[in-house]
Amino acid sequence: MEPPITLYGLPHSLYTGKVRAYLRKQGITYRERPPTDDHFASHVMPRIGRAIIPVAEFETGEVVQDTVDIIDRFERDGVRLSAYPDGPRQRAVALLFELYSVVGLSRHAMHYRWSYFADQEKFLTDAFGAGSDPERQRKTMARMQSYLPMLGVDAATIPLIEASYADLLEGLEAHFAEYPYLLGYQPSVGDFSLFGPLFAHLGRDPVPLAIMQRSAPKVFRWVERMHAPDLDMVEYADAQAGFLPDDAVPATLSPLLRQIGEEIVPDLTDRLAMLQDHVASGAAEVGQPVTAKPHQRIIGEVDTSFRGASYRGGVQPYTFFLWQRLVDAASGDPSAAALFAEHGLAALTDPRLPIRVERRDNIECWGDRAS
Ligand SMILES: N[C@@H](CCC(=O)N[C@@H](CS)C(=O)NCC(=O)O)C(=O)O
Repeated sequence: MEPPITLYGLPHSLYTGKVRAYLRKQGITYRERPPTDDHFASHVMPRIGRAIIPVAEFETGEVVQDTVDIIDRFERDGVRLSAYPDGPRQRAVALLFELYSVVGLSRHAMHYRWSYFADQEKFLTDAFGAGSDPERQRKTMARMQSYLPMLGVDAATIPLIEASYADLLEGLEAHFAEYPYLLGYQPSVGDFSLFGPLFAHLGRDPVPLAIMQRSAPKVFRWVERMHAPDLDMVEYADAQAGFLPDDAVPATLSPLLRQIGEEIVPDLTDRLAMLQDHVASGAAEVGQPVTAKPHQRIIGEVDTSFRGASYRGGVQPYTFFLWQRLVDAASGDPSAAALFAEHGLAALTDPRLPIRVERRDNIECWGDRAS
């Protein structure tokens, strides 16, 4: 009998990894098919309007794209290990890691994959060749590489990206010496999000994988743990169940929270100013898709910085969709706001987001404006 869920994805795809890890941890039976499947072109793409993975297709024919929507679709039905902690501080921290994994770590993931292409050519061409013909493989690889400037990967930022990866591994290594997951003994949406870049690129492509294995063995073990069908916490003798009690946020996360603040607050502040101008100019029509074509990810560009180095980056409405999830969870809660303020993250809990970004029919649309 066919499993009821088909996951369209690939082994080296960052976002597929996030959903695959979630399905495995929840014990949800699925089969994974590549996007080169005929059914993907004939039935799935017409429903989502663009070539993107992962996509979950259900027995009823329902098709869901986007890692957040796929996870939330399962959460609504009830799962054995909800990825959302009930406590407001833990929930806000989980959503902060979700945001950082996309707006921060895509840069690291793409840099280590493509800037070291010559050192890992055989591995990458093999991965991108899976189920593909040579022309399609070449085009996909070229398209992925073309995203680097927009992400701020250039000669000035590369040493800073590598320093950031070293800091991240050091911070996570110290944390995983104490706990198997970010918030205790159960993975949250923060773990699943972080797993995307730390598995599919940084914990799998030969160059960054070697750095991780040599300098951060406990992070490497967390990557294995996240991909396992069980909780895989054998080395934690005192392991308990669930998220830490009393909405506790472990002190070992403090250096990581500070690092996240230093790296994404300047960037998000500049992108927010661009969004404010975009909305003030009347370009964002409530209820309409955020861009003319679903495959267009950005509404414009902005001069911004990463660890003090300037670059001109693309502004993706999806960033505000994720940021808004954090704001929704944290803004009304003084304890979450205080935690964020202590770590240089105050700008993230109460920003003046001028409009909401919603997802409808698998694409981002402008939602209500701020009153
Ligand atoms: N916001 C989407 C992002 C998915 C995404 O970017 N997927 C990549 C593969 S890891 C992709 O299909 N990219 C195709 C492209 O950009 O052309 C999600 O969370 O599902």
